[in-house]
Amino acid sequence: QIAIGIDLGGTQVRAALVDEQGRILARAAEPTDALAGPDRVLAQICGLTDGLLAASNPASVVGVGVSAPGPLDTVAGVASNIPTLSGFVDFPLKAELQKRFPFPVDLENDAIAAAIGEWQFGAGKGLDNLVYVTVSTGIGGGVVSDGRVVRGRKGMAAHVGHMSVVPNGELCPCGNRGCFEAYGSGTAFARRAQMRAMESSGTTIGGDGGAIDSRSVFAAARNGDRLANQLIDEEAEILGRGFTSLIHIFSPDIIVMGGGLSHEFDRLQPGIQGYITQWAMPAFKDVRVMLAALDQNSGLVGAAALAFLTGK
Ligand code: BMX
Ligand code: ZN
Repeated sequence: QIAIGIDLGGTQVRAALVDEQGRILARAAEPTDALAGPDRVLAQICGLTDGLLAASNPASVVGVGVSAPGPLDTVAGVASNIPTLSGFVDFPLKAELQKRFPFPVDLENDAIAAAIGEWQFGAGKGLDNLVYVTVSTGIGGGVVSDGRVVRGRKGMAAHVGHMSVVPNGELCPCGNRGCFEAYGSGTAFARRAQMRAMESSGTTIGGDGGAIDSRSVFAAARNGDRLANQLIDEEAEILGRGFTSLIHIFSPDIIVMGGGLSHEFDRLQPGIQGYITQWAMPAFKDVRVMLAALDQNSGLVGAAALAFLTGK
């Protein structure tokens, strides 16, 4: 048996045939026609899937799992407003997908799908409790608790980026101030680096005249730049603080970190873990933060895993 996983993103649509061990048997991707509207994007999904099925002609398909950018009401199956895809406003995404497939269709918020992927086939395999956190443009999350996916009302649980961490703090894309995401995301990290590099004289960050993004800060740090290393230590502390709250709330076996900033996991991990060890309550100090094992495929494989879970 195989499942079809679809990862619908603002920049890429990806499709894969995945087996019951979580192995990707075949895959296809193309840039999302993000401005063209839902009909065109759904046609892209079908085109990629048809191509894969025609090429491999699998014996039996349990279903199609679709990971889509949130916030998405997956209980109603409706996208109320996807900021990165035009025309997905009050759009009945699940029903429209189901019309186009002869297999059962399942829909999941992208960060929850990624959590499912890491739980079934990645860093959290075999565990009953994990919190997945993606740290990239924003901060998203997914929770598995007591062996079940936590979805909540509208299937939108685990929007962990919007825990309030600073009263009247930095403005967050959600409209509030002081959210975890407004301090800990890759976007926030790069913005802080830009500001501090401007104020500081001795730094090599952005010294080549190039844009200051997360990657350039980590590169400068590797070359011994003091400000860059300080900024990274601060970022690790911010993430450690947020993760420690999540540890206290959910009592997970592990925290799994994914997203763009997880590509620098080795540099960030000691600071994050150090914060947890220092500030988590005694019974929680041994909770490890681990790197997402499926990297950019957590959501893609997670979407397929969703189809297997539903098919059972
Ligand atoms: C935001 C929110 C979450 C998402 C998270 C990470 C929107 C559009 N998104 O908190 O649903 O999971 O960002 O998003 O409100 P990413 O693009 O950084 O992966
Ligand atoms: Zn917010």
